[in-house]
Amino acid sequence: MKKPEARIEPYTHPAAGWGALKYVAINLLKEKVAGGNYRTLLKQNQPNGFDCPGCAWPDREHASTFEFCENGVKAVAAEATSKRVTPAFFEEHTVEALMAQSDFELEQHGRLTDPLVYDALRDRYVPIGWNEAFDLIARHLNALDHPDDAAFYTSGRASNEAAFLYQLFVRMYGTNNFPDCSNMCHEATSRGLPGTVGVGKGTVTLDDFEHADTLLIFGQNPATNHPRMLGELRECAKRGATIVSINPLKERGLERFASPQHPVEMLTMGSTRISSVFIRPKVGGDFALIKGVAKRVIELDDEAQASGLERVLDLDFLAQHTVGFDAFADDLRAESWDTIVAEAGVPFDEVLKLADIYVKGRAVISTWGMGLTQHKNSVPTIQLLSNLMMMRGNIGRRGAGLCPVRGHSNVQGDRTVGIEERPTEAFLDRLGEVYDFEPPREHGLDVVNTIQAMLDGKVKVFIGLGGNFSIATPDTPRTWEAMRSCALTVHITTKLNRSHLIHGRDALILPTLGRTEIDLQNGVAQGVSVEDSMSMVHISYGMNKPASENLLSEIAIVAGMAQATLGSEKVDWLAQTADYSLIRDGIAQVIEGFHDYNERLKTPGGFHLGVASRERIWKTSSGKAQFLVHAIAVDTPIHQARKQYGERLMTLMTTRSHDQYNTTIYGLDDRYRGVYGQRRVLFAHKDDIAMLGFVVGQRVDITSVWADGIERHADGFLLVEYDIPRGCLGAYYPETNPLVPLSSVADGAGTPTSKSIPVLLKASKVTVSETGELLETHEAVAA
Ligand SMILES: Nc1nc2c(c(=O)[nH]1)N[C@H]1C(S)=C(S)[C@@H](COP(=O)(O)OP(=O)(O)OC[C@H]3O[C@@H](n4cnc5c(=O)[nH]c(N)nc54)[C@H](O)[C@@H]3O)O[C@H]1N2
Ligand SMILES: Nc1nc2c(c(=O)[nH]1)N[C@H]1C(S)=C(S)[C@@H](COP(=O)(O)OP(=O)(O)OC[C@H]3O[C@@H](n4cnc5c(=O)[nH]c(N)nc54)[C@H](O)[C@@H]3O)O[C@H]1N2
Ligand SMILES: [Mo]
Repeated sequence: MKKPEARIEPYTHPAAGWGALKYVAINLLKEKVAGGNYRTLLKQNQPNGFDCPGCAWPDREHASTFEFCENGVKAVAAEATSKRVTPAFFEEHTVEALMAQSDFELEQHGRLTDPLVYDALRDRYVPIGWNEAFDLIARHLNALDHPDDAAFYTSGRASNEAAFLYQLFVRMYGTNNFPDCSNMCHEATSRGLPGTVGVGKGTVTLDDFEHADTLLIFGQNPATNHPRMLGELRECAKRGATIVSINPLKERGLERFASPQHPVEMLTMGSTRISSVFIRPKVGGDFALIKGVAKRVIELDDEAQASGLERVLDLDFLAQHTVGFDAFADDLRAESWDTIVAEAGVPFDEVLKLADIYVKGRAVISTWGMGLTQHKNSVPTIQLLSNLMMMRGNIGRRGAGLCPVRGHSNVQGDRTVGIEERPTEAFLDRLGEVYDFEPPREHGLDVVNTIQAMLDGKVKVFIGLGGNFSIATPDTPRTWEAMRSCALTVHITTKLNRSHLIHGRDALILPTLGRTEIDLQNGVAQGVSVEDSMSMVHISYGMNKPASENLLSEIAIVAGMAQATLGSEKVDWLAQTADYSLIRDGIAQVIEGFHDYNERLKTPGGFHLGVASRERIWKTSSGKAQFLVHAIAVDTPIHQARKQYGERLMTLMTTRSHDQYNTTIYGLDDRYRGVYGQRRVLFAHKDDIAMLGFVVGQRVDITSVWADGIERHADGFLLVEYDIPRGCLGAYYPETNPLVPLSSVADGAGTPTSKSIPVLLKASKVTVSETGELLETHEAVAA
């Protein structure tokens, strides 16, 4: 495969625009998307079309015109590719040989066509019949001492129907071991918000964006990860709303945007300014920053009160709807400005500026992404942000509210329908009642605890409904050791990925239909449903011919495993497969908000699931929205490491390039950040590069600092001078996952701290190709 030229070249154009159209064409050619399947792209997010398998941003245009999204096209093209990975491919490649290929190369081979089982004697995957595969799974599961010795992963593309049937099967089998991608993603949101506003979901809908006058965008890169959100922000900006980006990086896509939906803007080479203010905390500085803003709100309110002006706090909201405000305000008054400024990494006057913008806003929306959720103190940070919003009644009011922007297109829905390692008693009671069984009560394992349990020899069977577990997870060498210690690993996936190669003693690859493909059961096309980031539930129908005749839908695979393992005494699994509306009937009976599910899915655009906090109903222990007091952490592992190593100690954030979907690498460019043809780069401030005695363009090896005596390293990164706060570094995920210690997680959420890794740099000792690939095997990288 010809590798593109590697270079660094700052990007000077607006986001999207003609550049995006060019890249769309390149991707369609690269994936050799066949004629008929081009048309698919026009059906993306359309009535009677399919839900884009890209991000979880809602579809405003679900009922009208085609919404263009470069990265949505990439996601669809990757699935609609005409390239195939057949059994013949595996005849030609041993697992050992495939291990030498990069993640980018593995992905490029195309769609998996047949179920495969690992043949240890020949170190190859070979074909297996579907029923034999299900029997192998049943034999393993039924041989375990206890159902808790198996773990059942879910990645957030699984539909509500697939996820619900999966959790039913697993709970009937007897465990709550549901690690899922959410554990690595918005878990801090899902665990943090219930403590303040009662529900772990956002409180806004797209309509609120039409009425907001102020938007605070925390730790998010929408031009890459939620491109359709830019269309919304563009409208807000045009209307004169103030948009603030709070991010260590000045992400290009938040500066200017040329909308492909607007021909005049494209033809005149025009663009719209998105963010007018950039506040740039150091990595992990948000908690202190938000605390500073909240403290200033109190000060401004004191001043207003003293001079008889309109109060800054929403006193009615505070009195009627909240508890704990006095203690919260006392804590803010007592907080030191020096600590705030030092820990936020934001100058005092900028904290005041942000507070001014916040209190001027009559309708404020706060959005956030991984920049807030992947730190040790992410749960307190999100609780504090919701408290800041509560101070001025910015929750449950038109044009205002909390907007966590989720990742995978159905990650929110999966949790709603029961992919939850810590289920509530009420949910289990209801599930048991409807399906007539006694669900397991003990809470299960999340992602990090699953890996640890494998290392401890406890978990022996891993089943993954989608995803790329071995690559998305932290502490790569330990994760690989864990996966290889399993008796059985099973991956239900669409495309070849490295997790298939990091396998247990027995291993299966079970290829499945993607969301873009027609799902026929007994000759009837089935739709599946998903919930977006704003709690809208809608139906999705595939349009493309399946990539192979030997694919089963995720639902059929789950039913096959369940039937083989449990039999059909309690649930007629195969009947559920024949008609997905039966699964929806089950969801409607078990889960609140889904009454008349099948009927309500017929509404174009679907229905809103109802979020209590949006209605100012507070499902907290006190029945009110709660203010919580948290201190600024000044003794984290990063603080401790800095004490030991001084200013040489850096904080590394790991982030996505423009050409990837999580672990799926579409290409080697990150054009908004000026990186082309390579991924092994490390963004650093020029003064830090000099201070450490390096030069721009030099390669360095990264080691992380963690008190367990294990040396963790990722080597051969090209130093790129970048506008990033001093003391902070940025690099791409997943290459940097070997650096994230398994035990370094967000308190109360268990999320790996992949946005704040304490690291040291040294001159590189490894050999790297021009495009930045390590000239060693992937085994060696993880060793
Ligand atoms: N094309 C594409 N779309 C995607 C994905 C993809 O990989 N590709 N992934 C999907 C998934 S699963 C998810 S979760 C989302 C992820 O979407 P994002 O949440 O945008 O994820 P990241 O790329 O990890 O970038 C996070 C942003 O946080 C900033 N940041 C880092 N550390 C801090 C910090 O300490 N404070 C603040 N304030 N900001 C910080 C980074 O500079 C970056 O701009 O996107 C989804 N959509
Ligand atoms: N260092 C670091 N680590 C991170 C992150 C980070 O920012 N930094 N982000 C974390 C986040 S937010 C997330 S969500 C996780 C992502 O973790 P995962 O969800 O596990 O990873 P993905 O890369 O999204 O999974 C891609 C694979 O899913 C399969 N697939 C694609 N479509 C389908 C489908 O329709 N059905 C099925 N069954 N399979 C399908 C394909 O085989 C593909 O190879 O990674 C986390 N890891
Ligand atoms: Mo995610």
